[in-house]
Amino acid sequence: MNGFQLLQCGFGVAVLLAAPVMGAPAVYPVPQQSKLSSQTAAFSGKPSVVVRSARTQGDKLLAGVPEKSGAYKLVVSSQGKVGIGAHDERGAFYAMQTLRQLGKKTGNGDAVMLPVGEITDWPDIEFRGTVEGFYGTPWSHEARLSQLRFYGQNKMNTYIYGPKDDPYHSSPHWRDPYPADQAAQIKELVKVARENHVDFVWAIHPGKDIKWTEEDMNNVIKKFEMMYKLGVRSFALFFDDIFGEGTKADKQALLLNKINNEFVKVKKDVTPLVMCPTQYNRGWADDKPGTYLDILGEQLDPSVHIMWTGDSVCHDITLEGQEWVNKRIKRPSYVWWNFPVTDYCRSNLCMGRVYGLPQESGSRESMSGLVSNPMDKPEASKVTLFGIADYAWNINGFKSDEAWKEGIVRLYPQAAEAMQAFVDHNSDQGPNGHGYRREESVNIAPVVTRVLEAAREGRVVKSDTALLKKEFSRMAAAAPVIREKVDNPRLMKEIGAWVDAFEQLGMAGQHAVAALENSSPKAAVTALVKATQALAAMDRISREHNQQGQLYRSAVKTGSRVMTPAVNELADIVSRKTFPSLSGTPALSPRPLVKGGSMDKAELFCDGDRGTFWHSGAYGQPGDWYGVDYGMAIPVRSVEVLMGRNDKDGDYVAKGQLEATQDMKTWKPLGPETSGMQVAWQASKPVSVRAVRYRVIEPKKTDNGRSVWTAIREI
Ligand code: LTM
Repeated sequence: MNGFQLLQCGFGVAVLLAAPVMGAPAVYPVPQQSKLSSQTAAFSGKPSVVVRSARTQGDKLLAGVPEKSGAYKLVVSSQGKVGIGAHDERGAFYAMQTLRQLGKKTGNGDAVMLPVGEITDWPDIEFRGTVEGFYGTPWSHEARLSQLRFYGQNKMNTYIYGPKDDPYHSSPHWRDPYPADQAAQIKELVKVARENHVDFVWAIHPGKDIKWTEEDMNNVIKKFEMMYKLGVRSFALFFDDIFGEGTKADKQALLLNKINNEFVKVKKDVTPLVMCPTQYNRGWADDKPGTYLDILGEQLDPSVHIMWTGDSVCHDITLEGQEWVNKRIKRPSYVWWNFPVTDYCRSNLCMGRVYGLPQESGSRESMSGLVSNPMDKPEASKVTLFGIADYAWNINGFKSDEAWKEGIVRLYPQAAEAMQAFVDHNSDQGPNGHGYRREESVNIAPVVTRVLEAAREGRVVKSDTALLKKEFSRMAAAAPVIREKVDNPRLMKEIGAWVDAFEQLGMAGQHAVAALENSSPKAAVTALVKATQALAAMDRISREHNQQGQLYRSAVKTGSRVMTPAVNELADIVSRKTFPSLSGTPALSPRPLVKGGSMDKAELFCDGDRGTFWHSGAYGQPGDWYGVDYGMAIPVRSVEVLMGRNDKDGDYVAKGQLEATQDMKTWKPLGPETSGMQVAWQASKPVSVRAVRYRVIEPKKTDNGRSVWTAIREI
């Protein structure tokens, strides 16, 4: 079989694409055994390749290569000869990926410089990759193709297709064939997966309405037959997130064993089945002996893999947790890691480093597979998938922070620093129902704490505010670089709104710190107004993104763990300090004004929190108004009113007029009439104002013509 894989691997092309690097190039995933010297040899042409089953052995190139799919040995001699030994084609393919990373262009035709030495390498975890298993808009066909190539390059071998919102994967159409256009796409995915040595695993989710009759169980097999005809050779059954009949362990085992006997064993070229149980995490598992998990453990054919998300739905994976479940299911579980999925925290991006996977002895044996459930943003997910690939290949060699940074450099070579700044502050889910959180803004967080502590006590430590301002300016500067240099339109479509908001956050932060540092109240107010405007711009970006027609809408939150709260608090501290010193009156305490509604909880629309809201408790009428009295004339440069309980409900004013007064008698318009959930006015110079209000010209009406209550989140 000497040499034949090279044509498939396209060595020449691969080498030409390899980025020139200084010194010995790093290989990712980190190899198990690497003996590369500092000596280099020029190489052009094709390596000699040996692919033999272990039984036929006998070649030096196979010595020390464990009998595992994907294992390989790569040898570079000082004469510039390259040899590859592997037990399967996947191993040879992976050796080529390593070779591609080692090659350094010489500028002399196709020749590359390679470090002399050898690498013997194999994966720790047999099945490594992703499960497209989230709720929300499924990935596009192009995105999936790009993922499959990315997996091949990074030695991941599994892609499980199971998007919750594909009706042909789940109810109502799991029994039906795919429409022709979608079937053709799946066929292409299978082909590209094969080219990249990735198992395309097609999953079915029948449990919402399956009947445990012979006929309906055969319907699953019939659907698998349809998928087999499209080229699929790996299959999974998901029973997660269902209720009622479908959840019965004995019936699930019966169905899987039937498929195993009547389909998998008959076909011969189909890989072992994978199943996601209904009790797929410890928090939801009945821990009485002889219940759900034990039934699966006892009754399911030992060849069937059982998935597991850890101690709860979204959780770090621990060795102790793995040992707990493995004992019950009588096999190493196949980990479905709910990270970096964001279908439960859609406003945030999880682009942080990979941590929370076990590395102590026994971890490797504790899982048969590790697949990540990624974000609905496939390109943005690659940052973490790079780290997961590295962990799953070589658990001991995995270094979380290094893998994260290396991933950024490889994915965004033209804008690595800017992207690093962006992901530094876009990693946490924010408060969520699963209670799963990630670190964020790690390097600057201690500085933020010190600046805020000092500011609360009326102090400014210049060395700290300087550091903080520098970080905010790094953030603001990153955005244009990302827009200009990241050569990935699909990524920009996914995260563009976050990049825009991030830029505004960087600007808001710089102004807020400047306001804090300024001893002149007037200058402080000027800086504060600028900070507030940038915060308002963030809000606008979020609102606009939210209005785009998507299957699930989302707001845009960036820096939400450390940096955004810091800017809000700084702005608050400065305004409390500065306004009284300007006017000689006690601290500013805005008071709500309402005509046409209850005053109950009206303070919620001037509490500085855009997440809380006041509801009028009365149907809106022309002439009603909602406003804020500052108790004294203050300089105002912009006014903004946020309405609606949330981003979907239409309980806002259809058309209205922003107005201001100095004497609480005469109200003057601030700009023209406005409409929509968020209205704003801005001036180039501050005007002196005691109170502002939004007067209803036309209330919002329901479809049957009745006016609605008004919800105000913040003025
Ligand atoms: O985790 C599993 C097994 N099922 C669902 C996923 O579809 C979903 O993406 C994640 C995260 O929200 N949670 C689930 O329960």
